[in-house]
Amino acid sequence: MSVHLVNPSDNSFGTAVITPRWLFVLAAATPQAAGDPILVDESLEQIVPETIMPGDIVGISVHTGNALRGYEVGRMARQRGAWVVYGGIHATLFPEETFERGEAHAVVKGDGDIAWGKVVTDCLAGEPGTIYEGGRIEGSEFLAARWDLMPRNRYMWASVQTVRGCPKHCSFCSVWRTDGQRPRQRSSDAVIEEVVQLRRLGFRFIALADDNFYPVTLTDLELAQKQNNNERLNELKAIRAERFELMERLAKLPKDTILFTQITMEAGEDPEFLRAMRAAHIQGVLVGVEAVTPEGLKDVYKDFNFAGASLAERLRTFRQHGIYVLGSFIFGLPSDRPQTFEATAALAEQADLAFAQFVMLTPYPGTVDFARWEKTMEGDTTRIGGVPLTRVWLIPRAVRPQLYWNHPAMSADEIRSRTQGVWDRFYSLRSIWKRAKFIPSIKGRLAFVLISKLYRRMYADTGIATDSARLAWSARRARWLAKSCRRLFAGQPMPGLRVPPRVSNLI
Ligand code: B12
Ligand code: SF4
Repeated sequence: MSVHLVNPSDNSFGTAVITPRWLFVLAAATPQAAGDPILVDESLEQIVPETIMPGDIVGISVHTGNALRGYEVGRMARQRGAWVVYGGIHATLFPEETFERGEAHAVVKGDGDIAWGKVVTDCLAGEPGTIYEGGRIEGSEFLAARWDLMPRNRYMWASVQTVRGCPKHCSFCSVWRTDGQRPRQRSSDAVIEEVVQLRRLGFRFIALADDNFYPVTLTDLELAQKQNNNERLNELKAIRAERFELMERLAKLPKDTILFTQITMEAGEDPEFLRAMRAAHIQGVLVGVEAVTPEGLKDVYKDFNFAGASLAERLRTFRQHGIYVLGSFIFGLPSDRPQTFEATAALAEQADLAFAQFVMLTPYPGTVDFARWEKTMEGDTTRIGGVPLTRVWLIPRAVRPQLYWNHPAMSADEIRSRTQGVWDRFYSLRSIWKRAKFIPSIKGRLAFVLISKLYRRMYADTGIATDSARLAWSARRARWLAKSCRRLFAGQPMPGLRVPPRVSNLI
């Protein structure tokens, strides 16, 4: 009997940018009695059905984008006589779908760190339950990943989580609903040990797979103080202090370590935090800019962000502290007009961004946007392959529409082609080369060009293009670029690297 853990994907590139962390965390959660699990990341290679034997246990993770492929894998595994179990954000939101479409025996809702062990034990006993409530476990209970099971030469970046949950409530995001608004932080010991292990293996680039690395803002502290809410103030201060403690220890890692995380723009008003981040080797951040107008920010409940000229200034603050920004923008908001695309492209250039992504507004399940949209679709009788538009992820990719709701001023095609235009502009060779100027060496600049092109191919064309020839060409090119880029990210293994001690232990 073997345990298989499968990360489903329609596109396999042979090399992947970031390790799917859940795969290695669930490997750690697999009881010893079941042996080491077989890990299959389909963003590298597709699963080989013949490897699954009757009585095996197959755990499949689904987010909305890969649910259809996940269900295909599950049906195949069940046909081969295996126990089929689903988990992940989409399975948490739609547990019943995994039974209807993916022939599940069981599904885990929420965190799998503890629940997975129980599922495996029950399958081994031949009596799995149907729904397991994984819930939201505490940060101290998060498991460290089994990096010893990772194919080292297939990934550019590893991923370590430091905090789960986000206090905000953006309308397009499901994180605050599934992971909760209370930040669940891991101890600095747990994080630093994993990071050091990864450096020992030769990973120099590590993504901090956090929802929001800056869970307490200066405004939160001010507010609690003004309200004389001492309990809240102390709680917030403790969370902030833990962040600083972690960063102080990360700062002691070898100089060439490069970390990347996701953060809200508010960190830009907190120079102390930015300085600590830079010292901690956090040199890249994904910032959800979303919209460049106040109306756009209102559309997505993100009015804590800046708009207009002050927005560019705020984003430049990160750069001034040596932190490079990947700006994330959304197109297709109700207040968007044709000129919004031009204004966004211009802002992305003025704000000193290193990278940018331009996504089309997608009502992801579990979000406020989705609930609102689903309501407006109640009378809609459209079916594609028998599937209503409100279950769009179940529509085969080849015929799946890209934008699913009516925009007051533009057609879906117009939004798509204008979005593609902004990608083309931001990632034209000329623009990339201009941006590359911050890198002193020509070799470094060429690497930046290669990475920018890879990012664009893997992301924009495979996500937005509707033309299948362009998609196939992009996938082939991405495969080639990914292989070349991986070498740029590889570091020297440092088997003797020691874990930096806690600051208090030094005194
Ligand atoms: C880091 C991250 C990324 C990284 C790295 C992705 C990667 N290769 O791992 C990057 C930046 C590349 C990325 C990209 C995207 N992401 Co992302 N990402 C995240 C983030 C912040 C953390 C994921 C993570 O590693 N968590 C740590 C692991 C340990 O937790 P976990 O995956 O939740 O797994 C736990 C449980 O879910 C459960 N579990 C998971 N799988 C299974 C399987 C079984 C069998 C069992 C029992 C349990 C189980 O157990 C695990 C341990 O507790 C999440 C937010 C979130 N809170 O999930 C968004 C998130 C998953 N991403 C999201 C999206 C939308 C995307 C993109 C589509 C963005 C875009 N517009 O293009 C792309 C798609 C990439 C792709 N093809 O997979 C959405 C998904 C929404 C949805 N309903 O599907 C999320 C939830 C964020 C959001 N704003 O809503 N992402
Ligand atoms: S988009 Fe970012 S800031 Fe908004 S709720 Fe989601 S994780 Fe938090």
